[in-house]
Amino acid sequence: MAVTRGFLGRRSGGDASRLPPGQHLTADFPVLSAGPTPSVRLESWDFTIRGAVGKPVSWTWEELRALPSETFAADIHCVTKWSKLDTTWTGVRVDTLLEATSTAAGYVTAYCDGGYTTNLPLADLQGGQAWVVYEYAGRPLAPEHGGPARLLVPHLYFWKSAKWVRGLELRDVDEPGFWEMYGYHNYGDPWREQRYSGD
Ligand SMILES: Nc1nc2c(c(=O)[nH]1)N[C@H]1C(S)=C(S)[C@@H](COP(=O)(O)O)O[C@H]1N2
Ligand SMILES: [Mo]
Repeated sequence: MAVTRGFLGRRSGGDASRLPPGQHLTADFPVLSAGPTPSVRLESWDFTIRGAVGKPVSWTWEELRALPSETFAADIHCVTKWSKLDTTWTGVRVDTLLEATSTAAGYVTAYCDGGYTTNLPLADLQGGQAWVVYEYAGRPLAPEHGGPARLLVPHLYFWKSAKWVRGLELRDVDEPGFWEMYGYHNYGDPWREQRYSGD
């Protein structure tokens, strides 16, 4: 059978219209961590929404795993210029978690084991745009990629997808996270190439 370039391109995820400016496709899955991979026992793991909320709320690992989940495909874009199309993940929508409390806050700091933080407008975690994921490609999320669980916010550069995430701190006033303090863009829209502050 003749295999056309277009066929191969689609099979390998090579769809140029899905590649933001300045990005290239990668077949492997690079690991980018600002420090060592933390290890945490699932028995002592929890996920918390705190800060400017009606009442703080937490889930144990078992409780999180019992929440309605979804498996979905997403394109991910790292500020170091690699992108991967159609990556598949399983996890809980942040919307589902936010239903457990109330807030009038506009901003969020995601915080993690190991101390990493990243800031986002709350609106970017709502409306089916963000998940706490615990499976990648049908398997438990590997520790180096953020396991047991990471935030996944695929419409923003991948540094916003906090690995080893342990919770969301809601804030009335925006505060820069780890990379945002070191000069990365505060918002990080790959389609507008918002890599560094001033872009
Ligand atoms: N906790 C934590 N989350 C993190 C990081 C980190 O260093 N620590 N790096 C960020 C950056 S810069 C990127 S590009 C992605 C990399 O995810 P990966 O290692 O699974 O490719 O994770 C993001 N989330
Ligand atoms: Mo990154």
